[in-house]
Amino acid sequence: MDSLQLTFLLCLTQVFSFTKCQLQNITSCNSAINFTSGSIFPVNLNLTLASLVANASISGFATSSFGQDPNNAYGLTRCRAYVSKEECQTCVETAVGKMRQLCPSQKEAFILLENCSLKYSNQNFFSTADSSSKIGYCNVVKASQPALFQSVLLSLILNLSSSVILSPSRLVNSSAYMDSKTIYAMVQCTPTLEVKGCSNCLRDIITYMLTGCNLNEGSRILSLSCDLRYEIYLRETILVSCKSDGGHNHDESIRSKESLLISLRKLKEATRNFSEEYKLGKGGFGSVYKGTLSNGREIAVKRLSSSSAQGLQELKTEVLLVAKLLHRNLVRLLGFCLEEDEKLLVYEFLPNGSLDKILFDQIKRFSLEWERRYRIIVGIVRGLLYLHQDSQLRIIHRDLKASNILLDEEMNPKIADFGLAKLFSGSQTQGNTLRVAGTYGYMAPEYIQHGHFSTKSDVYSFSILVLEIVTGQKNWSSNNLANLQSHAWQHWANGTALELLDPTIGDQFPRYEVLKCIQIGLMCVQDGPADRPSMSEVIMMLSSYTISSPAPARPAFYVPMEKEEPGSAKGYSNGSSSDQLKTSSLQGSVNEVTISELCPR
Ligand SMILES: *[C@@H]1O[C@H](CO)[C@@H](O)[C@H](O)[C@H]1NC(C)=O
Ligand SMILES: *[C@@H]1O[C@H](CO)[C@@H](O)[C@H](O)[C@H]1NC(C)=O
Ligand SMILES: *[C@@H]1O[C@H](CO)[C@@H](O)[C@H](O)[C@H]1NC(C)=O
Ligand SMILES: *[C@@H]1O[C@H](CO)[C@@H](O)[C@H](O)[C@H]1NC(C)=O
Ligand SMILES: *[C@@H]1O[C@H](CO)[C@@H](O)[C@H](O)[C@H]1NC(C)=O
Ligand SMILES: *[C@@H]1O[C@H](CO)[C@@H](O)[C@H](O)[C@H]1NC(C)=O
Ligand SMILES: *[C@@H]1O[C@H](CO)[C@@H](O)[C@H](O)[C@H]1NC(C)=O
Ligand SMILES: *[C@@H]1O[C@H](CO)[C@@H](O)[C@H](O)[C@H]1NC(C)=O
Ligand SMILES: *[C@@H]1O[C@H](CO)[C@@H](O)[C@H](O)[C@H]1NC(C)=O
Ligand SMILES: *[C@@H]1O[C@H](CO)[C@@H](O)[C@H](O)[C@H]1NC(C)=O
Ligand SMILES: CC(=O)N[C@H]1CO[C@H](CO)[C@@H](O)[C@@H]1O
Repeated sequence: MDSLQLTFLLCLTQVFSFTKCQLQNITSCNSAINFTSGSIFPVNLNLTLASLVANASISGFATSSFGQDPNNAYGLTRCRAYVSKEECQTCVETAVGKMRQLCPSQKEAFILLENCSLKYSNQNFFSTADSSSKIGYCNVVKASQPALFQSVLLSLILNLSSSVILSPSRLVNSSAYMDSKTIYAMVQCTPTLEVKGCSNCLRDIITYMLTGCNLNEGSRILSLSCDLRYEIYLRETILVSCKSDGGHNHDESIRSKESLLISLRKLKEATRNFSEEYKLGKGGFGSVYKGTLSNGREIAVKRLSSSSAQGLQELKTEVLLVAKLLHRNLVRLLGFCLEEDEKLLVYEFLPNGSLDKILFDQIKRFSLEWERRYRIIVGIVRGLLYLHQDSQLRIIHRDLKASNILLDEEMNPKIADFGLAKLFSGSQTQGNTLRVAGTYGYMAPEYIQHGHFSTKSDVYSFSILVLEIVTGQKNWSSNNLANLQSHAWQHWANGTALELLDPTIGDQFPRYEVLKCIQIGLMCVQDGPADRPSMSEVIMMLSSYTISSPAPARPAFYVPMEKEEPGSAKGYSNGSSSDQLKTSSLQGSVNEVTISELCPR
């Protein structure tokens, strides 16, 4: 689950102009002190680097020195405290390789990578603190109660800073509890630093964090001599000790499979014999009932129609697999029951119902201000990313739509109904089906026409959903003229994309966020599955504070509007040169946005 959280990175450069959405490495070669080939220094340097590679993963930290002044080579490497032994080893090897390539003739150089840093010099620098270069990665999700969050976080980090300077290992971690969430944090200094160096380094990176991402639900600030990290994870430890291997997956032993079995008697009690008044709704697979277990826990019980073709054993296997999926943006499966002729799935109950009931309601939609909509979009992205690539299983939802997004009491989105979606094993990413099941309007062209489904057909459905959330309009009701994506594309193409925004949102919103969402919506709706970004690319786009330059091509199912709407022909016919259009739609309105490259695929 670590990797999931780590993909929510926002890359900051030194001055917090958010210019790239790729992870950046920092390399520096001191060109003032070169060595000449044939001299003794490079020989000493090679020995030093080899020793660092050999020793780094033992404790995540190593120093080494070979030779005599003035040709002595000093080297130091340190892996981030939360990085495993294997990752540490890989990272140090990468670092050495990059240094050889980038600084081939310098006596002094350093590199900061995501998982480790490395420095060498002809001077002994082991006890000198250096935080002049930093990399910051922020989780894109903003804390929901910024003021409280900031004060708890700051107190936690400052406490850690005062204990780390006293700790011989120069590594401490701790957590603080805030509003039903736990903030985990760690700070680390290079073990060879004195108290003063460590504390100066920390002061510097804490200041950096405060300027950049202290209101985000997680961040890592990395420098040569010290790092800090905090996260809000449910069961996450932010420290992987280099000495212990693995230890993950103890979830399975804790939640024994049998505990998922819930008796029919209990479920009948909970739902009053599946009475009509407890019925929440009816879906493609059967009806859903609200229930209350004897311990007071509220549940939602899905009663699969008995005609469901799936065999019992098959269903059981699938349920056991799905029960392993734990993510805060997925509706949690609590258990199941296969008794008599019943096939019942038991989920957590979510009081705020499904997104469509709010988004398309004339009154309730007003409660969805932009910030909330944005949080919902980000949550859906996280959930989908988990299904597509971060869980051990590869799952294609196949029926993503507003009514399958449920909202908890804090309006956090949770994807529902993935339980019966197609499971894939290993690296298989595509499938074929004779029975096209899904919801018209959300289905990708290749799925409707050929029954091909893949993570990219989910991406297509996701984009329709994003456009619906931004515009507050249903695809199928969109002013009767054309489908939603065509309408959106025309606005994008003539530089009036912001007019698409649901008018009930008012005018309090960061323009670049809205534009980014519309752009993502349009990129994901493109005809060719390969042209659509993957969910991890979507995350990158969301986490960057820039609008990237490649423009989306026309969407699938494009319906031109010339005839229906007199004013639109002008805008659309010249619209295809979309480079200038974006710049023009941004100019004056979003001056904090810089234009940069799209994340590489
Ligand atoms: C050191 O080498 C770099 C090229 O690798 C060169 O640009 C630089 O001028 C050199 N510095 C000195 C002091 O010779
Ligand atoms: C140092 O190691 C690199 C890579 O193994 C090699 O290419 C280079 O020739 C070595 N330099 C010296 C002076 O031994
Ligand atoms: C580190 O490597 C050097 C040389 O490769 C070796 O002499 C030394 O014992 C190693 N240190 C540890 C802690 O293993
Ligand atoms: C850093 O380590 C994490 C696991 O801790 C891994 O997922 C990630 O790919 C590594 N980063 C790089 C650039 O190798
Ligand atoms: C920081 O330390 C003080 C004094 O030990 C303690 O009262 C406070 O609760 C700590 N704050 C956090 C967030 O742990
Ligand atoms: C992390 O904190 C826990 C609780 O304070 C402590 O037991 C553990 O040793 C710490 N781990 C490291 C690596 O400092
Ligand atoms: C459910 O049905 C059983 C018999 O099938 C009956 O004994 C019981 O009272 C019913 N419970 C409720 C709450 O209606
Ligand atoms: C969501 O649920 C909470 C708690 O049940 C409630 O206070 C809030 O009004 C609900 N929001 C909407 C939009 O229904
Ligand atoms: C842009 O296109 C939309 C949709 O076709 C149209 O309603 C609008 O009037 C156009 N605006 C301009 C300035 O051309
Ligand atoms: C549209 O493009 C045509 C030629 O491609 C040009 O003559 C016309 O002036 C353009 N219209 C606008 C409004 O830019
Ligand atoms: C009413 C309407 O415009 N429905 C459209 C919804 O989107 C699909 C394609 O995604 C179109 O085929 C429908 O015409």
